[in-house]
Amino acid sequence: MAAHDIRTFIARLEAAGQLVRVRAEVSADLEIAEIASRLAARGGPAALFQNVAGHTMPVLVGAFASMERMAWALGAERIDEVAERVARLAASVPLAGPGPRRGAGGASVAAKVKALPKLLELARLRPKTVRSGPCQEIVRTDDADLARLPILRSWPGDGGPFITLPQVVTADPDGKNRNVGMYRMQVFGPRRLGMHWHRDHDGARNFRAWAEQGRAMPVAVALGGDPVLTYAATAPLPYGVDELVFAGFLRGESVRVVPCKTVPLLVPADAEIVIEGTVDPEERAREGPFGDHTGYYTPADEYPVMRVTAITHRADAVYPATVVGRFPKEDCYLAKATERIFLPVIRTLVPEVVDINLPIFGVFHNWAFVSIRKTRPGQARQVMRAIWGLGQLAYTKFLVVVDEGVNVHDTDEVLWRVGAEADPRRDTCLETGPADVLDHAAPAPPGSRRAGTSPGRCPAVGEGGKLGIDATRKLPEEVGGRAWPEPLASDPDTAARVTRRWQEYGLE
Ligand SMILES: Cc1cc2nc3c(=O)[nH]c(=O)nc-3n(C[C@H](O)[C@H](O)[C@H](O)COP(=O)(O)O)c2cc1C
Ligand SMILES: [Mn+2]
Repeated sequence: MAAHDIRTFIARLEAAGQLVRVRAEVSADLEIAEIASRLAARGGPAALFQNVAGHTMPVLVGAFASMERMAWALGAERIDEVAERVARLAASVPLAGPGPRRGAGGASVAAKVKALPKLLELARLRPKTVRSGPCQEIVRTDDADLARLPILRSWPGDGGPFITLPQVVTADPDGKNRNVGMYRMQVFGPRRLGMHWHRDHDGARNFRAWAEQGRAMPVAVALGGDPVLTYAATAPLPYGVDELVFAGFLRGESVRVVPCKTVPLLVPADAEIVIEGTVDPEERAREGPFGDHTGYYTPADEYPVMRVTAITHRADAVYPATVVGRFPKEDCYLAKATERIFLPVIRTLVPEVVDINLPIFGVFHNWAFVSIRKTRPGQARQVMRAIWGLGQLAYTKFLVVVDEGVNVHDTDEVLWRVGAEADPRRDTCLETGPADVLDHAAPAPPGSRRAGTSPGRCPAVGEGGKLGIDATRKLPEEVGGRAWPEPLASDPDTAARVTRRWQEYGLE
């Protein structure tokens, strides 16, 4: 069952013994972050800090910080249930595929007709506008002040306090392409926030559309609400797919939204807190540094600024936050949820893909392990190119392809296969493509002022190298007709007999 809002979720976590209430006085400056880091490191519970020095609002951290809590946040018992629903949707929605003789839209008319019921189901899950909601119990406009919120500073070198778990709502100047994204926001003053949306993210795209018209973009930032909304804000949906509709699909019920008080946007009615404002096309401020999920500080840089016009909240609002830094942290579970939920979509687009692991130590984009059902020469490289062509997977730096049957979630097993099946010259390829904004090792990371200096390669700002490793078993055609050895396996009859007789041996 989907949680209605963050407080029903808190109650559920507490009933399951997965939330502790901290009554000791703690500081929003570094102290809560240090506690959250330690809890995350030992797979601990969520924590609700009820006595934050200088504040009346409690702070919630770690609500998503386990696979179990992550599944509950999505209204399921296991993430796989959600992945199965997405798989059924992906199978029914026509996607542009490489198949021959597809229509202009990429799919046959028959496929579109088949998809109609599913699409109608999605349409019914559009947000439902209501006239009032608990997120507006208290409305502050002229006296709005970010200092009233217990916004955390996480790391000693951070440029200031940052909002870390926001749902940033924007739309294009025509009121279309509504988007909800999670972008950290640095507090610059009582009514000024930094907008750290990466260039390729949808919020930045909407902002550019307003900037082209020389107009300030309205923005609303929701905190809390059904936890599914927080997840949806992190999901890598293509531009134009409304995260609020996706959230409605995940929870099986429309998200209730209310009109903002000072900007023409709708926000989740059951949120705890909403910050409204505008982002001027010209204004920039120095944002950062920020201790990031890479395990390093991202350096300060110029980013757009939100001018706050209103802060609304529940009378007894809870402030939700997360602390990022070197793994394991809460965002690893949000990322793992995405890996599971989007695997069916990847498999629709690249059918030979069996499984994928974006290992936690790879911080989203540094590493990907992919297993494939290989039937033809060159297929591993074809899959690499396909993966590097899929949305945010384009940032993947080190991409390892193995055969189906190899457990991609077992790093030792994957590296065993790399060592055993790959020849460093024959089976690796170097490519160039977009680098992750957070990749400080890139020749000229996005945001640099000058192009890279690696001779001849990755010359542009924002470009980076990609290494593909084909650790699949080689077909005879790939190795001049040579027969490739099979990995060792027990004799099946003997293995069955030993299992049957195991007790008899007296080994345990
Ligand atoms: C805890 C957390 C913090 C994040 N911070 C940022 C950020 O500061 N800037 C950013 O562009 N993306 C950030 N992301 C990633 C985006 O939320 C994610 O890529 C999302 O798909 C973007 O949505 P959009 O494509 O609708 O813009 C963060 C993700 C998480 C889980
Ligand atoms: Mn989006």
